[in-house]
Amino acid sequence: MGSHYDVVVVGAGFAGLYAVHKMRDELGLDVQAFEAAGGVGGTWWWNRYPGARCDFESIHYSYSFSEEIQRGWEWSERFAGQPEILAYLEWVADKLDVRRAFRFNTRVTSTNWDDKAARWIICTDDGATCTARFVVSCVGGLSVAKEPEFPGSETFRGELYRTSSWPHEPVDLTGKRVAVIGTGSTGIQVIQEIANEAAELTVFQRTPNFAAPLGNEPVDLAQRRWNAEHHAELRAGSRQHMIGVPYDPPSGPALAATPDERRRIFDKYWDRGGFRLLVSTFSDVIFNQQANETIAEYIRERIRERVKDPATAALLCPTDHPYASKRPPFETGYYEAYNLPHVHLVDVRSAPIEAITPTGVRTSSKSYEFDVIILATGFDVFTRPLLNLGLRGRDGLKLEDRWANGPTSYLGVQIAGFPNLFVINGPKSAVALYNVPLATEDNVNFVAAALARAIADKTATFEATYEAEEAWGRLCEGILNLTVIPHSKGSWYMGENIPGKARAAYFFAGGAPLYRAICAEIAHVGYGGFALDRVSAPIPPMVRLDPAAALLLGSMLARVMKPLDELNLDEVRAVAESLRELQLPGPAMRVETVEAPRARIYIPDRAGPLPVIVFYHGGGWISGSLDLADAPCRRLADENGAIVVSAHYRLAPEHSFPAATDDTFAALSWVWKHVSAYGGDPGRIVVMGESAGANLAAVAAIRARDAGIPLAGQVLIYPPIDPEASTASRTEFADGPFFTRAIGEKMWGAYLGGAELTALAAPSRASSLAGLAPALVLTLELDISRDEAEDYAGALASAGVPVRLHRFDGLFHGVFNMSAFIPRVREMYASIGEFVATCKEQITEAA
Ligand code: NA7
Repeated sequence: MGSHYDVVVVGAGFAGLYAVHKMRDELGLDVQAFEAAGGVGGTWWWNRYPGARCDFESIHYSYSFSEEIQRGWEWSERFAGQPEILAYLEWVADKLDVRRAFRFNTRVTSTNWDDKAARWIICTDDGATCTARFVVSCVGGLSVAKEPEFPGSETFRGELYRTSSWPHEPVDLTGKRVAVIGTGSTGIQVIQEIANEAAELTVFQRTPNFAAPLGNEPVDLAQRRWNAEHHAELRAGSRQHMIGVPYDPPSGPALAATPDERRRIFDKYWDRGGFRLLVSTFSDVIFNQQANETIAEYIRERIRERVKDPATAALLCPTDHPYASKRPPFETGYYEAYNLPHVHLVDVRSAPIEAITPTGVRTSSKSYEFDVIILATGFDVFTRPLLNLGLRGRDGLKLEDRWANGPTSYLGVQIAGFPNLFVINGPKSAVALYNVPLATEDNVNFVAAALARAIADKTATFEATYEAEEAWGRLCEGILNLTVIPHSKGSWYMGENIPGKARAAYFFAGGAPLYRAICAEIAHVGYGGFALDRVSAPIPPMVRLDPAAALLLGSMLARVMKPLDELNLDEVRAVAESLRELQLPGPAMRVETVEAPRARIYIPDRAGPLPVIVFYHGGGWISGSLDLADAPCRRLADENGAIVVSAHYRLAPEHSFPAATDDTFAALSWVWKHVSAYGGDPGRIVVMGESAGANLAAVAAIRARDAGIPLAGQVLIYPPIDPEASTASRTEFADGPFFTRAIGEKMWGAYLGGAELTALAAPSRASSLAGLAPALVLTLELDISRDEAEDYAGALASAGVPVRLHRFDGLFHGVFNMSAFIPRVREMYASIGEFVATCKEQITEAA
């Protein structure tokens, strides 16, 4: 059977080199690595075509894990070319002394799981076989070229090259008639590079692309030294950024900016390369088609300015897909190349390529003759490189069969049914939109920690569960569906560039900070969603997030917000107020202010007398305000045709218990007596609150019953009920998402101020709940207060109170104030609307 190893690593690109170093030198494991190429470099070994270079700045597109490596290498250009990147990887390989772990020119042909022995059997194309406890695939996502769809390439009598397996010897194109097929990132790089060399250059374009200037330039010696010395500053914050590069944050939504402001911002980031045009301009271009069109038209204008022939310019302007729905390419003089008399553009959308002939290319309308044909037609991304490993998992399960309907994975790191196989940057990982070297390091670090854990615990099998994969798949797809990416046509992002390939979410589009936070949480809770020796750990909350809630959380993480429980009082108050920016604006209406008790009265333009909602804002009794409640109260008034009284109450710790409950009850009493003067019906009052405000509403409902104030209903939006409740949700969501147990305890502590806990703070402690107003209790799946609120709903029902309980999956505490970003908040309003309508009916019937 050959040798046995702890780990077999496949691939010698950015991922493979680091993985070998990590597993061998840091974990002390016995590692054998294979690489099909003749040397290290991965993508950068194979893709030697003219003009190949990176389009994230090299100071970012490089390893960060070693101080010595970062200091030791100076990049000569902002965006290094392929030879320099390859030289860098060779230099790193030597520094880490990892070459000796590799067998080069050796392709893995089959990888079979041996369930009895709990190990992998790996066969290679040199006829050898070995076994390994773990396989770590570092085969890359874009490493297998798309099979050409054109018949006849073997008949071509000239030279035919594929960009992804370019010869090692220089290719001389001078004086030749050259064809390039494909205008993706690769085609664009080749075309601009060889335009001046070829005698005639004909570009076959099916879909025009939104290419923006790369802004490449040499880096002078002094700057190189500075870069090498100041890598810590340069790297600081990279991983905190959505795409893993410390670019400027965007300037808010494009749709909120004037055309002049938009132009100014687009101009600023137009020619600076990287993904700045996407990530540093406006926050909505990737999410909103209309916003996207503003940037798309800007780019089309720039193209039209640069290409002299209007018909050619029109062909080069993309109109059939949103900007960045396909991977945006970068260029240097690409569009000007079409101004050269010997460069021709052929539209193969209208007349598709039918065949490669002995003399050139035939389309449905014409034949062309060439000396050289260059295929830059892309890659069979993410899935093909893994399928080519000939993987069979448990019970002989073939990966082809597992992925018949598209790829599945957990984090992009493991595939259910394939124990002890770890994938670096696999399908549904974050790598497609995350600076590759950093994404790679994160994945390798995660895997190394998992291996270390398995080894320490003598765990024979480590595998993703099918349930975790499903949850992860839902999150990936849900997030992608919030972006414009699914509106692309033929993009490798969706697997659509390969005929017959399943259209699916091939990557996680939630950004680096969220991906990292999720991975950290999974590891922290003991590998939630994985089964160790077939014992599975529950799927962690963050994987169960609603996609919009996940994205919002990701953008909060990207803003380097301190965890809530580390904030001081002023900071908590500032955060609470900042939630206003996350709310949909409320409709305009008449608003009256009263001073004693302090309140705002929202009066919709409807014929009265109207039902009344008395609303108490959230904020943990220590923060929040009538301003925070303004937009929700407008919406509640509008949607329910109700007078909404938003009641102020004094905040702790300056005014601790019972100030808030006294104020809120006083407000309710006042409303009962005076609301008719505003068009409200005192017989149809619903008391309502969010979070701490919901606690106050619940208590107010009890006090109202005791004082003989009739209420039509009480709406408790994720209420904290009792600080001493010992519930599963309080444990499970102790670390969030977003709202933590620690901040909850701080808030209760400030509110109570040392007072004894009575029913006036913890309504479940009331001696009786009988006779209370009908209740609607809204709870959130991923919330510490979920269970105490649901228990309270149960207790109300047991006491004979009509209760509706509505739990919202995937949402976290506080979302009611995040309506602009979490569309499903509208379901909460709908639930309230239905309830308030029933309250009205009941009262009407009673009357
Ligand atoms: P891409 O971006 O997938 O581009 C491939 C190009 O080849 C694209 O313009 C395709 O047109 C074109 N193509 C593919 N098949 C055909 C046929 N049958 N006829 C005509 N044209 C065809 O691959 P790249 O190598 O440029 O870039 C890959 C990644 O490498 C890039 O995203 C970076 O991450 C680095 P289509 O758009 O399908 O009409």
